[in-house]
Amino acid sequence: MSNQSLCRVCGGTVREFFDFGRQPLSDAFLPPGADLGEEFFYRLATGLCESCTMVQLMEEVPRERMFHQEYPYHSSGSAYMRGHFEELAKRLLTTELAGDDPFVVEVGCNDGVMIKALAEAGVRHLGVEPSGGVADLAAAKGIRVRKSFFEESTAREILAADGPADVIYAANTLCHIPYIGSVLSGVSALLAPTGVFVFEDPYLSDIVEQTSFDQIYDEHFFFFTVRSVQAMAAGHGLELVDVERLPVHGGEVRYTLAHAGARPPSPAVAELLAEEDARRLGELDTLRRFGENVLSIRDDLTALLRRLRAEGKRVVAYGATAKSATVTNLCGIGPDLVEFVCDTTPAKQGRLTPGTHIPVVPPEEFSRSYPDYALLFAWNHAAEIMAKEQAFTDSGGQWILYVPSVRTV
Ligand code: DWN
Ligand code: SAH
Ligand code: ZN
Repeated sequence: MSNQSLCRVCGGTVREFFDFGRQPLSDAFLPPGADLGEEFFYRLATGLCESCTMVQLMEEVPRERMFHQEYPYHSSGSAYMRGHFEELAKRLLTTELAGDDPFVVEVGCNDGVMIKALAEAGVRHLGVEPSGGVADLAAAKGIRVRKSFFEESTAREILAADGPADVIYAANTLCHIPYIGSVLSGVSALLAPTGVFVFEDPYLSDIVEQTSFDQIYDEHFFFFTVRSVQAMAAGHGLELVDVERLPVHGGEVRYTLAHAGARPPSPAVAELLAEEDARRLGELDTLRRFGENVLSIRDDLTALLRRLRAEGKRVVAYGATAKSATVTNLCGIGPDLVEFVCDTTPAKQGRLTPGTHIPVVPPEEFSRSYPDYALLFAWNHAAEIMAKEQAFTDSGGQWILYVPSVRTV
């Protein structure tokens, strides 16, 4: 165990600022009869590169352990997210993809939630998705999918077969890829001279501001900022030309890269950079304070759940998110504190949550007999879920939230 590692972006020294300890794979829900002793664990810890300021995990989990045939996350599970991606698709159709015979590549298209609208509009497209099960769901929607990990070799093969891409897009995927140098070399090769690489991922500034520590788990390797993305782009002849803050998944930024010098950067880039500097996001002290806040939330949440338990209240959880693996395993939340987690994803139902083994059940279990409290693991979908579950609150039930602080509503 070392509290230093080499930056996956620039080769500089990464200094650790928080250790979450031993953690299971966040999306490895255990099937009935699984040997609980066989569960895979790794050390989850975060560090800051003292050269390029990229925040990253100290240890990498082999990609095949996370992204495979059984990968259970279905992007289309949220109506709000479907709307978010449809809106982007519409925008791309009238801007970057409005030319003659455009070609778009989506990296990590999952079940096709975004690229579906482009395919339906007749745009030449390719989704690249290594997780076989969700790739099949996309293909069933008429999307052209390649089942592989996007990296330099993949990009060169796509270029040879389909020609340059006008748009390369990735949502909640680029931050999942430790071998980022290979990906950016691939993007640089595949992108047309006037093309754009657009990607959106959780924003470090929002994570620090709200102490949304559950954004940190095996799949999320990088935590981007304008400054660190600029450094990452520059190493590959690319340039950050636009940024846009997004309200989804608890706060994200949509970054637009182009070939260096191809487009003038928008003023939004310098504005957000100045904001990051004012918040001292690239400094270890700021991130160590974040770590202290994480421990306060852990203590507050476990104290609340133990008190409710002692008072004989019924507590369940809502949304078997990947994020919640960090919460349950850091706080030691198992079936003794939370009866079950309900979730709409068939591939998660009937299984146990990774590490602390809470049963995952369909939402019907929740409404069958409302509990006193529901711990909202899918807090990023709070508006959608609370509206859908109005009857729970009407029955006197209360939600437990822990971002940005522990409270009941
Ligand atoms: O980055 C990632 C994001 C995009 O998706 C991946 N690494 C993995 C995954 O993370 P997550 O599992 O934390 O994502 P969500 O979108 O917060 O997951 C929501 C979960 O809640 C899903 O399992 C579906 C479920 N859900 C539900 O049961 N009822 C969601 C909604 C909206 C609902 O109404
Ligand atoms: N774009 C979707 C999916 C996010 S989940 C959304 O925003 O909801 C992350 C996805 O990235 C998974 O489907 C995973 O299989 C995929 N992925 C991981 N590594 C990848 C790589 N190297 N190339 C392409 N996709 C990858
Ligand atoms: Zn670095």
